[in-house]
Amino acid sequence: MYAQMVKTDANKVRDLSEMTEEERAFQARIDRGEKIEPTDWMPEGYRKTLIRQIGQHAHSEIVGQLPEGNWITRAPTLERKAILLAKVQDEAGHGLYLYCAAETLGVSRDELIELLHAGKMKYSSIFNYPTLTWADIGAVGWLVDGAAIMNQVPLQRTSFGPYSRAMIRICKEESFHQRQGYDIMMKMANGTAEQRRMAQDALDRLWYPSLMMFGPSDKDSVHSAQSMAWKIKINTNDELRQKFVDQTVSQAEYLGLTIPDENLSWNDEKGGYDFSEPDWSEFFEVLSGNGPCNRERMEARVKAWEEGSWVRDALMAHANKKEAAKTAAE
Ligand code: BYC
Repeated sequence: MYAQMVKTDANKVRDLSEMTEEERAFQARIDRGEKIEPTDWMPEGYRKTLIRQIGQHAHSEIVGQLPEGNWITRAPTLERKAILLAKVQDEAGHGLYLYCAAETLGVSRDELIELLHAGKMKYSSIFNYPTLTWADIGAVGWLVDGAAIMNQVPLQRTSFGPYSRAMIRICKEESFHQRQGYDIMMKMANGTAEQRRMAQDALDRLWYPSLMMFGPSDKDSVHSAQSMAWKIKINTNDELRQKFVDQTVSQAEYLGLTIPDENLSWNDEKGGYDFSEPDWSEFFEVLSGNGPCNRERMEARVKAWEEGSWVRDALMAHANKKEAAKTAAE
């Protein structure tokens, strides 16, 4: 059952002539820009694709707390610590909105978490890289949250109502996250020679992993075509990656830092930068569980889940007691 839930058969776009009457009416609603709500009829592929994407997104928010949480006790000032704590808590909130959105499609949060822990569901590749210095926390906010915003702003217009509404709330907070990261980078880049070196080193290590966040190049993206026809995705992976590069180059220049790409150059004709592709073999290695921190991340999540079982049990016991008291009073 779990495997069925994750694997979608939606890799190619279905032609109108292949569709049933119901599917054609559904596609017409999407084309008119209507939102699809959980109780509406939807094709099985649409439901599965959403569970996969929203579930993966929720897991990313939760696993994404780990690299930053690693620095809460070592933040350089009380103010930085309070800001980082707030940011990491926001990520937990984002995960919750997204798990709730996925639950409206008939899958429980427990099932999704079980899939994650069994290695049957993914989370964003970026969180399999370590945060080695305080400058990495700046670079994560600047680049990782910057990439997340680039991807998520269009998703506010996604066709599934609960996902779209979750994205609206999340995007508001992501902007603050990106600003706090850039603020750290400004301090570091304008600080001592050692701080400047740390800022450049963080950019050097996190640049290509950030570009990978947008997914494989369009020619290797198995889901894009159907997901875009269903308006689950609004842009292709390469479109968003290009927009991210175009936005980020001037931000790096303002910091006085160098993007680690000798091929980076403005292309007048396309009105954007030419840039080097990430190493896609590294990306697929990370996806198959062999990134620098994959094992560590999953171990931390499984441990947290197991050690938190008493909290879940206590909440269930409390809910059952309340329910029993209510029934007895009726
Ligand atoms: N990492 O056909 P494709 C955040 C998988 S930000 C891992 O193009 P799709 C945060 C893909 O799942 C990050 N896996 O897929 C920020 C598929 O494999 P499966 C989360 C990836 O879905 C700061 C295969 O590769 N954001 O949370 O059309 C702090 C083929 O790809 C990745 C979202 O999840 C990757 N980078 O497009 C804290 C945004 N890229 O599933 C937290 C919502 C691809 O068939 N998601 N894969 O086994 C999306 O927009 C899309 O799912 C993607 C991929 C653009 C990511």
